Amino acid sequence: MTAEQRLGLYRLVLLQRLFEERALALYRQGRIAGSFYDGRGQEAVAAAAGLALGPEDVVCPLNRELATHFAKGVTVTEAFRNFLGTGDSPTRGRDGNMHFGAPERGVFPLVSMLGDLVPVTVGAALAFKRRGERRVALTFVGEGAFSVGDTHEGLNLAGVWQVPAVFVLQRNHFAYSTPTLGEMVNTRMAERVYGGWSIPCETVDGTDAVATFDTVRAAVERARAGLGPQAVEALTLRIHGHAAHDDGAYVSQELRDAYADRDPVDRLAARLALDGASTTQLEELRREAAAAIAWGLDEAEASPAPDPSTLEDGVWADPLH
Ligand SMILES: Cc1ncc(C[n+]2csc(CCOP(=O)(O)OP(=O)(O)O)c2C)c(N)n1
Repeated sequence: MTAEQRLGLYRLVLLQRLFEERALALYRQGRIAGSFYDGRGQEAVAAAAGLALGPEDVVCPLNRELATHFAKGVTVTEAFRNFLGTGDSPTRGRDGNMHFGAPERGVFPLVSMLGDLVPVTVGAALAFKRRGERRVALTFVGEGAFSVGDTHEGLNLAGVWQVPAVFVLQRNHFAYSTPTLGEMVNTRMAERVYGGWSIPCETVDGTDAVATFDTVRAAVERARAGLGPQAVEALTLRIHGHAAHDDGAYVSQELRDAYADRDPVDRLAARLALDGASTTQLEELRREAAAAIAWGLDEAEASPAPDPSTLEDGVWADPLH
């Protein structure tokens, strides 16, 4: 990875961190309906996986992967529009959450049913293989999603068909409030993916953005080269609760202490300093990211509300007409 690429990675982790801090404040002001699901502690994985893909590749991000959207060209304005439910948002105000994407830029919208993005990703990768295209499809799988059937049916077929798919297994210690050991008896997800489905899987410290990029990029290139499905197990901590309505009181102090000096944004800043970046340069990058967030939010706030007359659009088709 070049120093220039590391700078790009830093911009992405900062964008996710600052976007989510702003969105959490908006949620608390009652401006975001439902809840807000942030990925604090996991930004490195989202950014690294997004950057490891080419423009021709497709990705199915989950709700903690905003930086993946940004890496694939989704703008801060589009993301804020979706959360604020504006009429010109990607979902035209139907969703105030993460169920948005940009299929023309290779970002498939989130399917909320845990595990279902695995077969979707395998389907995209199968299409690439059948058309002889050198493209890769990538998705993410948490511990909760790894414990449902659709995930394993998808992984099995990925192996049988040897499709160019990459699965990033996010081990962030929790599925909602259930700790990993309450979810699975063998917590070594890499071992299970290889032992069960013969999908090679490397484990990486998911708070180290550079190491995660190198590992995911290598997996993407192996898949692109025709070596079949690949996986990466990223070890992280979901620092906040499941979402803004959950204070995460069940995340033990011991676990928080273990991750106290592993903040992905700070770690990457330290790495950039080793590359020669000065404190002033790092502050400038943070100012640029903060300005991009403020500008995007201003644009989204100037967007119109959905037109009430379109309420039933896309909901009901009368089979007799
Ligand atoms: C099939 C299904 N069951 C339950 C839920 C409710 N639910 C949404 S997110 C979640 C926990 C997800 O945990 P994990 O897959 O580990 O991802 P993380 O939230 O840690 O990123 C649950 C239980 C769901 N969306 N789909």
